[in-house]
Amino acid sequence: SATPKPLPAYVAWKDPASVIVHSSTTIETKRAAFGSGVITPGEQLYIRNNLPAPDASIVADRDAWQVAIEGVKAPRTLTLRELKTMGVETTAMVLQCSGNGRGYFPSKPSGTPWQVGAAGCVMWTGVPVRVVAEALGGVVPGAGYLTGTGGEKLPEGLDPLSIIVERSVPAAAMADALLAWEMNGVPISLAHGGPLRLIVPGYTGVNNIKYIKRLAFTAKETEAKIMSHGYRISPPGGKGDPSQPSVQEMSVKSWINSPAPDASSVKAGLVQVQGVAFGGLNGIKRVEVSLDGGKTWNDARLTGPDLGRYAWRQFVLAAKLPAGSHTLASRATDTAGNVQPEQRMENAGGYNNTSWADHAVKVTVA
Ligand code: MSS
Repeated sequence: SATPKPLPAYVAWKDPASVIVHSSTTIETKRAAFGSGVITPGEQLYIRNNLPAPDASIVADRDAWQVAIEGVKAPRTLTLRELKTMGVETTAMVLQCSGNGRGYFPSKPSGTPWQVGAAGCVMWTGVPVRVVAEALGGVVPGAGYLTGTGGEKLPEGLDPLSIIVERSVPAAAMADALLAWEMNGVPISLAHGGPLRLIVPGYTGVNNIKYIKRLAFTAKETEAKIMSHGYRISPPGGKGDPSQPSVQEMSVKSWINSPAPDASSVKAGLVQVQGVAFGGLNGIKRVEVSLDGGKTWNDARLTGPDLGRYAWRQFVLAAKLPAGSHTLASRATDTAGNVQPEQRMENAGGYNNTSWADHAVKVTVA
């Protein structure tokens, strides 16, 4: 097999044994590296950058970072130091790239062929967006969207709208959104969006803007290309356009992490089949596990702490596996009764793959 690519400098602190380096801006957690703890350590968490990360100088004096708040009655620019005086909340949330699971699309859409590891469950600490909006006199009437702008330096000579990382979510998402400065209890690394990141729980990765420099309540969605044409659910073979649905709320999904598909030795006998399940905006009600490729299903047990509806739940099924090959699958149901589907929804970008069949694990038991 090919020599693994080395970790780029800005993520040199990650655990090389836990990740697959697809490119300098796309790094995936190995399925076998997800342990049985509910929170994904930063050293293992995936990376997806649409633009190269800014210079490390932006985290030299974190409290001096500035974010412009617009679309409120009294708009102003706030420093991180000021934000920290306004309020604080901690939320556990599944951060998942819209393209997680793209690697299972037979159509091989362009983009990183992620399997399960463009996701993690992470703790974010920051000030609730709604508290900031209230402190600045409240949201102006008619603002249907919450628009966040990334703080990357844009290459010169290009139309900024063609390259800037700027996304809009429905303004209602501000109910649980944070302007966050800590991840898993430490200041957010540059790679994951420090000094300040917009966190929109339940929404796909791209909506969680790193190094946020502007947060605006707007009447319309941003016209940035990453919003208008990128990350759209386009028909297979088609191109993205603003009339198509954008990747926003996540939906119910689960997968098995152990035994992993590449597990070298699973011994016949008792096996603890373990994985994770989450419902996007909803909590998890139930997880079923199949040991026969989806013909029959058994209720798995939810284990570990329940960190709220935006976090994932761990599950386990104790199973007796005889020698031979087995296809193990998991299927989650959220608290609203939505059941994880068997089939992916075909689309040109390879987004939002929640298919339980695609995520099934083939294991050989000796
Ligand atoms: N932000 C910014 N500023 N920039 C960029 O590039 N990216 C996205 C988000 N945010 C970006 C941002 C994406 S796309 C994702 S996934 C995420 O982020 C990731 O994260 P981490 O931390 O993991 O790296 Mo897909 O849907």
